[in-house]
Amino acid sequence: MNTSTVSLWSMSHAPTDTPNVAYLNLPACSLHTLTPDLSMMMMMMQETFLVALLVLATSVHSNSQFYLPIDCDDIYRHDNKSSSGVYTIYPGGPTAPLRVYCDMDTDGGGWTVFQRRLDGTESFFRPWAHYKTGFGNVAGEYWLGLENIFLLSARKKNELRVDMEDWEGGRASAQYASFSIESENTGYQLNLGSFTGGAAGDSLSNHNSMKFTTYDKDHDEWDKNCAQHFLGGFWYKACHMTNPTGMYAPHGAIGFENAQSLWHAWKGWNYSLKSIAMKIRSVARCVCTHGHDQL
Ligand SMILES: [Ca+2]
Repeated sequence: MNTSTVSLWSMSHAPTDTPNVAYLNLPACSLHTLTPDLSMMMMMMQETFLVALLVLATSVHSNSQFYLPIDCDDIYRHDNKSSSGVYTIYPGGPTAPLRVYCDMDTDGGGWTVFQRRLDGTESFFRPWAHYKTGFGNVAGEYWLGLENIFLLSARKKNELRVDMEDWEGGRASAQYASFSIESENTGYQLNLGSFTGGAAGDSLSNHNSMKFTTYDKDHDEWDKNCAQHFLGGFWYKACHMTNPTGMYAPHGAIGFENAQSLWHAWKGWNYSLKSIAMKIRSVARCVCTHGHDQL
C-alpha cells in the first residue's frame, strides 16, 4: 500500500533517536592534514557508515513494528485483511497507547468503537471521572473515555455509526455524516452532522450541541439530573431519545420505562436493546489508493 496516504506518527513525529544521516557528514577540511593512506581509509569508513545508516533509516520507515496508527481506520488501511478485535491505537501520540475494539467487518471496516453494550457485565452508571477516562473491558463492554474521544475528534474528521440488536435476532443501524466532541472545558459538547440513513431511524439529532452529563455533573436542560434519573451518562437534553448507557437487561425485565439502553426511533421507550455500539471512522477516505470504500 501507499503509506503516504496514511497518517503515521512514525512519519510526522519520528522518534528522536531516528538516525539522521545529515548529522554524520565529517567535515572534509579535517582530512587534508592526514596522510594519504589514512585519509583514504577515513573516507571509505565514512562512506560505509553512511550506507549502513541509509539502510537502517529506510528499514525504520518501512518496518511495520514502527507503524503507530491513530485509529482503527489507519489499521484497516494498513492491512485491509485485518479482522475485528482489540488493537492498540495512538490518538494521543507515541507515548499514549490506547486499547480499543475495531470493527473491521461492518460497512467496509475501519470503525473505532467508543461505546459498546453486549451482555450487561459492566455498570455504566458511573461518575464524571470514569466517563472522562474510560472504563470496562475493550474485548467486551466498555466506554473509551471522553478525553480519548476528544483526541480522536481532534485528529480527523469522523462519521458516526450506531449498530444495535433486539432480542429477536433483528439488527439495525443509524449513520451520521459527522461526529466530534469539544474539550472538557466546554463539557465535551456533542457536534453531530446530519442523519444519513439506517433502519433504526434518527434518535440522536435531538442530542446535538448538548454537553455531557453524569450523575455527579449536571449539564443537561432538565431542572433535575437526567443521568441520575435515567441511570447512564450521556449528552442528555431534557432528557433523551436514546439512552445507550442506561440499564442493561433482557427485554421486559425492567419496569422502569426510559432507563434502559434504548433507541426510541427503532423500538420505542420501553425496549431494552440486546446490544448497542457507537463507532466512528475517518471520512477522508477518498485519498485511498487501494480501492476500498472510496467516498
Ligand atoms: Ca439538569
